[in-house]
Amino acid sequence: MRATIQVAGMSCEGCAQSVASAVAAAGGQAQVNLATGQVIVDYDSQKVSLESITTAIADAGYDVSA
Ligand SMILES: [Cu+2]
Repeated sequence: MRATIQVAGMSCEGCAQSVASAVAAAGGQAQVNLATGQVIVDYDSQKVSLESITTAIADAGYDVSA
């Protein structure tokens, strides 16, 4: 599954890395576009829910909107 989510609060490459590792820890893979705040997430919907990925991003300190 691939989903595009909008993440607010990323201001530098370090933030992008934090979001990417939060997604990785939740079992997905993220491509972060720092300029637009768009994060493309690839994940196996049999194993991980999108909700758990967005929760992981929120727990890392960023605001997720659908
Ligand atoms: Cu930053």
